[in-house]
Amino acid sequence: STVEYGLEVPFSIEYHDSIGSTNERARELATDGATDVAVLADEQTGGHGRLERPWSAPSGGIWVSIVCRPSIAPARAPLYTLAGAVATTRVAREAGVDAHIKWPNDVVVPVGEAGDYRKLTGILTEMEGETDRVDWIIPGIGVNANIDADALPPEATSIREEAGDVDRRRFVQRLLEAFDALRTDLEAIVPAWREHALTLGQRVRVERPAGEIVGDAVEVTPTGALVVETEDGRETVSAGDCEHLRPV
Ligand code: BTX
Repeated sequence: STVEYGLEVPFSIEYHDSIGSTNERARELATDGATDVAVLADEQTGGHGRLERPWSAPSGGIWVSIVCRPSIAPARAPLYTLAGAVATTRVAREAGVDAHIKWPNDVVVPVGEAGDYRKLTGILTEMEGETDRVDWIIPGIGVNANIDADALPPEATSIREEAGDVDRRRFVQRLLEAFDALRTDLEAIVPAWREHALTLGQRVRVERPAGEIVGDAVEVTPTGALVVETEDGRETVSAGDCEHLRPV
C-alpha cells in the first residue's frame, strides 16, 4: 500500500506498511527522475546494509530512504552519510537516548567506558553519477525505534530499550528537517559530526578495501574520511568498517 504520510517536510513521502527495501524503491524512483522523495516503511522484508549484509527491519522501526539530486562532486557524497548520522543522533537525543556516532555511519549507544557500544541506527548511502557530478544520492537510514531488543541482533539496541517508545511520525518529521538543514549547509556537517563522535580518541581497527590497519583515530577530514595514526604514519581512510579497541 502506498499512502501519503501527511507530514509537513521538505520532501514528498511515499509510505509502505511493508516493502522489500526502501533503498531499492528509492533507486527506482531516482532512476525515473524523482527528487526530494522520502520512502518510508513500517517493516522491510529484505533490508540490507553495506556489502550486501542483511539488515533486520521488523515492524516498529523507522526505515527511510531519501532521494536527493544535489549538484556536488562525488567526492563529497560521504557528507550525506555523515549528515544522516548527525540528524539521527540529534533527534534520538531529543527522544532521551544517549546517542553518539561511530565512524562512518552508525549511531550507537555507549556501554561502559571502554568504547563499547550497541547499534541503534545504520545508514547505507547509494549514489550514481559522473566523475565530476552526482546524478542522485540516496541516504538510507534505519532506526531501531519501537522494537524489542529480542527482535534485533545481539549487538543492537532500540529507542524502546533506551528511552521508551517514540511517536514515529514526529521523529521522522524532525529527522527530515534536520537532514534538510544539513544538506543545505555542507560545511556545518563535519564540525557537527565531531561534536557527537565516539570514534575520535579511540584505538581502532579499520578494515578497508586495501586491507586492515590498527591505530589511533585522530581526525576527520572535511570530506568525512577518518585519519588514523598508525606505527607507520598517518593513513586517511574514506570507506571501511571500524572497530573500537580501547580509549587512547
Ligand atoms: P552495515 O553493513 O554497517 O551493518 C550491517 C550489520 O549490522 C549486519 O551485518 C548485522 O551485524 C547488524 N545489524 C543488522 N540489523 C541490525 C539492526 N536492525 N540494528 C543493529 N544492527 C543490525 C548498516 O550496514 C546500514 C544499514 C542501513 C539500513 C537502512 S534501513 C532503510 C534502508 N533500506 C535498506 O535496505 N537499508 C537502509
